[in-house]
Parts: sequence; structure tokens; C-alpha cells
Amino acid sequence: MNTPLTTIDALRRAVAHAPERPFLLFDRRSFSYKDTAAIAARWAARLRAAGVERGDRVALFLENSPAFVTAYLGAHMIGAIVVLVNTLYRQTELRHILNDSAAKVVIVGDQAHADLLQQADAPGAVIFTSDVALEGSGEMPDWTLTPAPGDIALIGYTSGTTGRSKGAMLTHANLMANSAAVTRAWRWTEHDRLLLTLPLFHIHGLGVGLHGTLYTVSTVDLRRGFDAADVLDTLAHGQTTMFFGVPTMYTRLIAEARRRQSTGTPVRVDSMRLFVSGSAPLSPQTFAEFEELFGHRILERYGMTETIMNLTNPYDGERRPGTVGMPFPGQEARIVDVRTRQPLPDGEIGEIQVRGPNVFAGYWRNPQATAEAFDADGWFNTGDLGWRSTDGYFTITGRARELIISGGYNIYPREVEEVLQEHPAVAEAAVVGLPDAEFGEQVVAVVAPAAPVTDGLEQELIDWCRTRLASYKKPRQVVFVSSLPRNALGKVQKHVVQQQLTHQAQPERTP
Ligand code: MCA
Ligand code: AMP
Repeated sequence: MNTPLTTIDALRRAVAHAPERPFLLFDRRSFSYKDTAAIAARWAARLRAAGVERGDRVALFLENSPAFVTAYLGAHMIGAIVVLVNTLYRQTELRHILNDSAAKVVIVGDQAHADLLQQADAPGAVIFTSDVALEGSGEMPDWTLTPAPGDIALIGYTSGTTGRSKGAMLTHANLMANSAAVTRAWRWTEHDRLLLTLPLFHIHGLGVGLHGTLYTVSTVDLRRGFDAADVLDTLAHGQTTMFFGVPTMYTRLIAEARRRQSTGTPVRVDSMRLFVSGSAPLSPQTFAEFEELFGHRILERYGMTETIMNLTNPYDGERRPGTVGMPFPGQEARIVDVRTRQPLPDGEIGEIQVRGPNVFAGYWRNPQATAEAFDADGWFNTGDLGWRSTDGYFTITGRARELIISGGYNIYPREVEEVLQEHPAVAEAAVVGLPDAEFGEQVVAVVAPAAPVTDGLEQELIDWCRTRLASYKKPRQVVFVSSLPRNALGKVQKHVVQQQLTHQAQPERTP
């Protein structure tokens, strides 16, 4: 088979190679490669009828579904750029992303999502998934419209320290180069079946799970979401060969396996050959517990929206807990001093930089942010801190930028602080991440109130955030203080706030 340079090349190659092979399994339905191409072609026609042209943005505000997969490929068939939108996003995020990307069309699955867009006053014509029938017609797409490898395939929004998220532009060539590297490193073949419970609106699910399947012409068993009992039941059926997840999913699988064992129900994963974890640090304890219960050493890897997958533990060699391994084939990584930007020797902690054909084309309509993200030699500054061992394994030790990762979702403190500060009872607010057994980290807000604290204010502030932002960004706790600690320049000292909370220092309730 030739090497595909765009998602549509990959689809076309799959249709030629194995037209009847199931690409997508969903809700007891099976979509062959041929069916998928035919339905995607219908989406392409629907989008053209809506006035979408090459380079226009088509936002998918959709849960995991065959409609997501076929609309995504249909948009690519006409050279459109897909904008990924987390379905948990609410007015603040929706307004920003849809305005910033200037989406011409937004595809939604139901009226509730259309209503959210309206409340957010978001631009773009709304198209419902029910507009396009999910049946293979036997009619093949007009492959002549396919995009070029250098065309932007998607924009994934990811935040910087400014609080407003930036659109990372990934080209078709980025996506396919990374799929080539990932599938090679993980020995992914056309005989694999991946169980995918991750959301497709983030790169982990889409860029690794879906693209890898398409690239290898294998099969993905897609679910609406993650449910530990359902995953274990599915694995026991003996057809799945791979599972990709975030650490929270693995801790939940361990808890479910223990529950079953305590009732005498065996946990069977005989057909499995690979469990992969990423998006957040996997603790060595979870790694060890999983190995003991499931007999598999989880392969941990490290990625980013801007770069898809960067580093991976080896498939055949030692999977070393607490580390994220080494660069994928054809990609590079190094550690530089945070201040001098010079490469550091092995063993020393600095910022991780990466380079390769997987690295994105820049931030959408933001040349300044793009310029700041790269050095003169084309190395991309990841903003993650770490070190490399003498035998080449990278370990992530922290982040140079403010970022909370909860259950694999990223939360930028500034975004939550801005929403809190809009509340009339808040004089100033600082948001930090504290350790959390289930999600890795949890969001905690420290608030200096504008007036004495009234009963119920904590819950009111949490609800205030929940209605304006994705609910996983809401603070789990609000701690009231008289004022925030600031340095001589007036900048809030987040590390002091964090230390005080971690050491259970009792902040004042009322100023
Ligand atoms: C859900 N909730 C959360 C989280 N998820 N709270 C904190 N952190 C979370 N991660 C809250 C909801 O807001 C809601 O609150 C309540 O929990 C129930 O929501 P539900 O959707 O039922 O939760 P769940 O299904 O149990 O979700 C947990 C999850 C999910 C399966 C771990 O968070 C998840 O799929 N995470 C993976 C995200 C991901 O794909 N990340 C990759 C991005 P309330 O009831 O109060 O409203 S990073 C990436 O792509 C790069 C490339 C990489 O390296 O991978
Ligand atoms: P996102 O911007 O949503 O793509 O999230 C990417 C960030 O997730 C990275 O910059 C890291 O901080 C974090 N991340 C991804 N994989 C890992 C991992 N295996 N260990 C620790 N952090 C990770």
C-alpha cells in the first residue's frame, strides 16, 4: 500500500484495499470503509450546499458518533478545516472558539447543543447530523477534490497563559506523519481492533485513535464515553487488541477489576496486546497495580495538541514506569535551559523541546504566539519540564506554564479566574491545582471577596463557573482570604497560595 499524505488519501487507499472491512463499530452497527466513504461524500455534498469552500472552517460540536467520523472526513473531502469543539464547553469557550475560527458552519447532534450556540451568540450556520443519512449508498466519492498535504486539516483549541485559548493548526501532512510514526512504534496493523472511549474532539482520541485506525486500515470500536464496567465486559469478549486511555481511566479500571475479583468474577483480557496511557502523568503505583491485576505493562507516551504524539516508551524494550520514553521514529526531542535556551546534559531538568514532521503549522491568526512558540532552529517549546536519562528515557517533572490537568482535561487557571472575577462578590481570585486521587489534580479557587462572605457564596461561585465554562473547570472548593499573596511587582504568588493550601494552613474565612 502507498503512503497516504492526507486523511482522504488514507480513506481512498483503505477503500481500494479492503472496502468491506469494518472501519467503525458503534452501538451494534458496523460501518465498512466503503460505507464510511459514501456517507462522508454525502457530508461533503451537504457542506458544499451550505456554501463551504476549501479553507473554510467547519466546527464539529459533536459527541462520539458515526456522524462525527463521517462529517469530519466529509469536510476534508472538500478541503475544509475542521474545528474541534469539546461538547462540555459552555458560553465562554463557545463564543471565543467560534468567533476566533470564524466557523462558517457548526455541526450539532441535537437541539440542546444548537441552543447552547444560540445562547453563546456564536456565529456560523447550524447543521444537524440528522440532515445526512447514515447509510452507505454504494456511490463513491469524487476523489478529485482531495486536499493537499500542506493544507490545514484541523484546528484544536488549546490555551496559553493568557486565558484565551489559541487554535493550533495541524496540516494533513502533520497528521499522517505522526500516524506513520505511532503505528510503526506500536506495531499497529490491519488486524488490530482498538476500543476507543476517549472523546474524538481532542487529539488523543482523534489524532491517535481514529487516524491510526484509518492509517492501518484496521477497526475501531468507538464508544460514547468511558465506563469501566463496559470496558471490562468488552475486553472479555476477546476481540479487542488495544485500549488507549488517560490515567483516570486506568485507576477506574483497577477499581472495577478489584470489585469483580472480590465477587469471584475473573477479569479476562486474553486478546489484548497493548494498553496505552497519556494526556497526564501515570503514577508508578497505577502502573504496578495494573500490571499485577491485568498482566500488562501500560505503555506511557507523551503528546500535545500542537504536536500530536512526541515521546513513547518502547513496544519491545523496557516500559519504564514514571517515564514517557523516547522520540517516535523520525522525530526529535531535547532538554534546554529555561533561561539560556541552551541544550542541557542528561540528568538535568529543563524545558522539553521537540521537532519533526508532526509539529503543527502555527496558531490560527496569531503570528506572534506562533513566533514565540519556536526557536530559531525550528524547535517547538512544549512548556513542559523534564530530563533525559543517559539511556535516552525522558521523564516529565512539571510544567513551565500554568496548567492544571484534571482527568486528562486541561484547565488554564487564568480562564477560571477571569470568570470568577466577573462575579460581583469577588474582588480578586487565584486558581490553583491541588493533588486529587481520582483526577490527578483538582481545581481550587482562592478568593478575596468584595464584601463579607455570605452563606452559600462558595456554591454560588462554583455554579457561576459551571454555567459559563465546561463543568470540569469549575472549582471543587473555594477558599476565602482577605487578600492574595503578591510579590514586590504586584504579581500573585501562586506557589505561595498552593503551599498554604497543601499544608492545610487555615486561611481566614472572613476578611
Ligand atoms: C468529567 N468531570 C470532570 C472530568 N471529567 N471533572 C474533573 N476532571 C475531569 N476530567 C465532571 C463533569 O464536569 C461532571 O461534573 C461530572 O464529572 C460527570 O461528568 P461525566 O462526563 O459523566 O464524567 P466521566 O464520563 O466520568 O469523565 C471522566 C473521564 C473524562 C472519562 C476521565 O474526563 C475523559 O474522557 N477524559 C479524557 C479527556 C481527553 O481525551 N483528554 C485528552 C486531551 P458535574 O456533574 O458537576 O457537571 S490531551 C491530548 O489530547 C494530548 C494530545 C495528549 O497527550 O493526549
Ligand atoms: P493538550 O494541550 O490538551 O494537548 O495537553 C498536552 C499536555 O498534556 C502536555 O503539554 C503535557 O503537559 C500533558 N501530557 C500529555 N501526556 C502526558 C504524560 N504522559 N505525562 C505527563 N503529562 C502529559
